[in-house]
Parts: sequence; C-alpha cells; structure tokens
Amino acid sequence: MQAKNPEITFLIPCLNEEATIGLVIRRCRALIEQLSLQAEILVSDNGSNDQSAAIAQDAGARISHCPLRGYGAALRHGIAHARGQYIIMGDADDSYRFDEAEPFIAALRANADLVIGSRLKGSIEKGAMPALHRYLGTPVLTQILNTFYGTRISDCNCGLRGFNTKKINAVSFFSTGMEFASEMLIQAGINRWRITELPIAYYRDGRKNRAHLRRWRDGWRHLRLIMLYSAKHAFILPGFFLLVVGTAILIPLLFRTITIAGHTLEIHFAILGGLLMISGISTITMGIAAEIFSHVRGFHITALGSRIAAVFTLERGIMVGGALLLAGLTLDTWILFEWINVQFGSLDKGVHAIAASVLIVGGIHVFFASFLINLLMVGSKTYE
Ligand SMILES: Nc1nc2c(ncn2[C@@H]2O[C@H](COP(=O)(O)OP(=O)(O)O)[C@@H](O)[C@H]2O)c(=O)[nH]1
Ligand SMILES: [Mg+2]
Repeated sequence: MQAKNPEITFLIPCLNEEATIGLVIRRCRALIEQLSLQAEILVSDNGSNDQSAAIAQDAGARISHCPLRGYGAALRHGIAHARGQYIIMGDADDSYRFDEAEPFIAALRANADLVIGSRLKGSIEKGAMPALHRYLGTPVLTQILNTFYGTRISDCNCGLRGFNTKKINAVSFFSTGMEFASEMLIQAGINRWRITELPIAYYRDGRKNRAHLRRWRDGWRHLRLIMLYSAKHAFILPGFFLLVVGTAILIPLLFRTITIAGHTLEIHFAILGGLLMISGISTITMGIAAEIFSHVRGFHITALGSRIAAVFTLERGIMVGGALLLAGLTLDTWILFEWINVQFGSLDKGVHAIAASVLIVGGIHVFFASFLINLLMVGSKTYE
C-alpha cells in the first residue's frame, strides 16, 4: 500500500482516535485503489495513550510519533516526514471523508499550491458544527484573514486541505496549536500561493470522547496569531486612525469655538484629542518597530516592512522627533510672549498649550523610540 516514491501523502494528525482512525485509513485506501494512486498514508501520532497507533499500523499506515503536543505540532511533524510530492491532510475523527478527495488531487495536479475545502459552501451534516462556529467564529476569522492577507476563501478553519510539499517546506511555521490552520493561510496569503477552494461535505465526527478543540481559547489563539503577522493591521492602521481622530478634534478647536446642538466644546475635548494624537504616534512607532523586527529577523517579509526598513535610519528618527519637539517649544514660546503681553494676566490659550504639549511629548517619544528601533536593526543588512 505504501508507495516508495509516492505522488500523494495522506496525512492524518491523531491524538486518541481509536474509534475512527481505522475507518479513516480505509477511506484513504479506497481512494488510492479507485484512482490507482502512488500514495502513502502517514499518521502523525501525538502521543496517543489508546490503541490509535496500533490500529493505524494494522490498517496499513506509516506512523510517525510527534513528541510535541498540539494539532499544529502534529501536522508540522507529519509534513516534515511526508515523502509525497503533494500532501492531503484531514482529521482522524472521520469528520472529513478522504474518499471524496479526488477533486483535491486534480487541483494539485493542475498546479494549485494550496487546496482548501469549504464546509460553508458545501454541506454540513446536522450536529457536525456548532452554530456559534458556523455563523460567527469561522465567518469572522475568515473575513479578517481575507482582509489582512488578501486571500479569498470562505472557511478558514476547514481541516481538509491539500498542498504542494515543496511549497510548504519553503516557509517556516512556529505555531503548535489549532492556530496552525490560520498560520498556513497567512503564509499562503503573504507568499501569494495559488489557492483553490472546493466545496466539501462535513460530517459528525465518529468519536465518543469530546473534541480536542476548546472554542474560546482556540478562537483567541487564531485571532492573536492573525494580528501578530500583520503589524500593518495590528498597529499602523489603528495608530493612524487614532492620530487622525485626535487631530480632527484638536485642530479646529485651535481656531474657533465649536458648538454642537447648542453645547460649546470645552477644553476637555482638546485634552481628549491631544491624548488620542499621542497614543496614535506611539502606536505607529510600535508598528514601525514591529515591521522592522519582523523584517530583519526574517519572521515575515511584507512589502510595507521592506519599505520601512529601507527608509528608517536612527538619524532620520531623531530628526523627526527633534522637529516635533522644536515645533512644540516654538508654540509654547509664542504662548509665553502672549502671556507677557497681558502682564501675566488671564490668557485664553489653553487649547494651544495642549497642542504644544502634544508636539513636545510626541517628539520625545519618537526620539527615544528611534533608538529602540535602531537597536532592533543591529546585525541586519539594512543596519548602517
Ligand atoms: N487538538 C489537538 N488535536 C490533535 C492533536 N494531535 C492530533 N490531533 C488531531 O487533530 C485533529 C483535529 O482535532 P479535533 O478535535 O477534531 O478538532 P476540530 O475538528 O477542529 O474540532 C484530530 O484528528 C485530532 O486527533 C493535539 O495535540 N491536539
Ligand atoms: Mg474534528
């Protein structure tokens, strides 16, 4: 059954699935026979303490033992040990049917880098997927992934996938849990893989014990990974948003009194606007630091990160910080002269003083942040 130079590796991550693993392997074998495939069946066993490994072996699979816990760890281990030119992966709980995977093979042969199933565009057996996952969790995570990484899929958590072994081995992954499912799509998006989506049928799993997935913990792990890979969406865009909103509040107040529905906006709004501007500046600099860190460590290279790394130097950072500081001090000096003009009497320049403070504090922040960013670049090609 196990071909020497397989075209396809059927990869099954498995942790205590003795109720179903045999059946899942038989489905692979049925497809292999039906299509006369040169294939191997590889079970990446994650330290099962039931009969899973023995059953898998008897059913004709090759077993590789993954020492590290977690769905991602099991899959990465399996990918590293796969001999096939293409890999088709699916759960050991019989919720995906390998014997329906022929279109996956066709798509891989037609040069797709990644083929992913869609349960939402296909069919879902009653009771197979909780409503919360189907109508909220999966669509929301999918939408975020599509927006951040330019993919165009409909079911980011689908566990029936196929990929080109060379392509997947050319990128490095670090996640060990369920969030590996997202990391693969993030890499596919960043590296512009050719992705094919196929509607599939999803079935109730055949196991008696409860699912490994823990919805809130795992949902959060997906989300934080999606943020981690995109400094643009996690820092830079929110930072600009804060800066723009803060500016839109503070600047008009410098020039005139603003009245909304008979209420005059007092200095409190200027304070809010100013503080939003400072948090915007600080969030943007964190984003620049994150992009540069990711870039120089080769964690992930984005077009924006490359551009920032090419433009940023410590001296430029110092100049921007210094310019802000100088502008703030100039404005404060002007306020001081105005105060002298009224013989240190009462002066209605509170909003201007806030604007001056924003420039000074923002300048100090940029100044010191530049040294930190510079430190992150030490040892990289872009460091001068
Ligand atoms: N969660 C989890 N799943 C693992 C692990 N190792 C292997 N698996 C397998 O990964 C697959 C997916 O797990 P499952 O609980 O069905 O997740 P769900 O389908 O997303 O609810 C199953 O075949 C598990 O046996 C592990 O350490 N943790
Ligand atoms: Mg499952």
